[in-house]
Amino acid sequence: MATRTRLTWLQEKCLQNYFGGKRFCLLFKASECNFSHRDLMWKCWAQGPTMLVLHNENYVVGAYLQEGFQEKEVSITLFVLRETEVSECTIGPYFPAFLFYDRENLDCIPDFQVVLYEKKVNISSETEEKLGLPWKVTIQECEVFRCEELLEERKIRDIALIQSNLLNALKTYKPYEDLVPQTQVLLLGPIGAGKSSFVNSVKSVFKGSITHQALVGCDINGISDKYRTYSITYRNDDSPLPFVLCDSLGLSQKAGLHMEDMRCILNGHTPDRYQFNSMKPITSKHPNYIPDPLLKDRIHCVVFVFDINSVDQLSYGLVAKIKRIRKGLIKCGILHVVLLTHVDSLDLITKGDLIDIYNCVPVKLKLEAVHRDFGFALSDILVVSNYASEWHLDPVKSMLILLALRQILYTANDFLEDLPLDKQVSEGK
Ligand SMILES: Nc1nc2c(ncn2[C@@H]2O[C@H](COP(=O)(O)OP(=O)(O)OP(=O)(O)O)[C@@H](O)[C@H]2O)c(=O)[nH]1
Ligand SMILES: [Mg+2]
Repeated sequence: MATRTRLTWLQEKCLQNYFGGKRFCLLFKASECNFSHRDLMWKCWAQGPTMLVLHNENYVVGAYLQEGFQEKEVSITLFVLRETEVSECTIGPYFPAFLFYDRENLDCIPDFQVVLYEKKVNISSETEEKLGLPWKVTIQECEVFRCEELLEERKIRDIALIQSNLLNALKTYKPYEDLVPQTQVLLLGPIGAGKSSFVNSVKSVFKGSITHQALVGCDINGISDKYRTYSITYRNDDSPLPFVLCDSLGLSQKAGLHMEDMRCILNGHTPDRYQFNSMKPITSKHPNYIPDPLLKDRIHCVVFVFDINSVDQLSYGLVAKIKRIRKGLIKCGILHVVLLTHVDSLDLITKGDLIDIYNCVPVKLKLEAVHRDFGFALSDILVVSNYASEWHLDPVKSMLILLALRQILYTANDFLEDLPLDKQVSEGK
């Protein structure tokens, strides 16, 4: 059986974040090697960046070696992790092997000596003060980890392949039975949720470079004030792909997108570039109002966009409004999914977590909260990190964006497939 660390998930996460988003690979566990200092050196010598972790009942104390155990004097970062707080101090330069006191090797570091066979650490008064530790710490376990970059080259190559397969699949996507030339996807959600940024993100991934066509930003009253429908093209192709992302005014408890405006968008009455007025929804008298919309003008899938950080803190009124909208959609048979953005800024999430984001504990908790609070099915909740401040594409971010888009387009096709045959024929083309 593979050896497991004694660090809890939270402790590991805190240390990963603290030491620059590294991944820890367990090299040595003292309890499995009779607390032998020799075994430790044999297993952990010259492994690159290395972290020594000593477990006490109430906290974790350790040393981070940027250059690992080697025959060279280096600076050593000593640290203590109490719950989620890390305190540190730097000592040295010293030979890292001298962190251990051994009967055969009396050379050791004055500030911090691990006496492995006695399961204790002796600490100088100066270090004691800096780390807030007693001068003698008893330990229950000692572990050593190699600290690896989160994404090795091989993984990046695999992701690039997945990404290019997804791009190819989406390039050849077709609306169900060609019922419409382009699938229309409406992005709905609170102000600042990341709707326009998702449009930009999808556009960027297909274009192959970052683009900021949709206006994004922060304003309590919302940035997007027009109804915009965005076609997407692949690289420099002229012909648009067969789907359109429709960006709207943000939802808010009192102002924001008017319910009548939303009904008109869903039914295809609202023209591109329509200027919203939260107090006065569109009427049939508007010069560009689409009076007799066809199936192609209607919305085929709604995406509820939320900021993952604040989705469980929305006001009671806004939650109630969103639930009402969802009920209305269910009544009309319009399928919908949820897109959680800003996952990159969720507490305890590091860049390296994005690759397996759906399995991260804080993300799982948020998915369950959205499922519980709004009633959305767990399998309909997607997670992305939009391109917000980057200048370059990132293969993992792009992969998540494409995975979400694929799910959205599958859902739109489910809607088209589920339409009664008479509607497919009469409204289709
Ligand atoms: N870190 C991070 N920032 C994001 C993400 N998505 C959006 N943002 C930022 O969040 C802010 C709001 O994003 P917008 O895309 O304008 O949000 P919106 O839903 O269109 O907002 P309104 O049009 O005002 O309703 C901007 O500063 C974006 O750069 C994300 O996934 N991660
Ligand atoms: Mg917007």
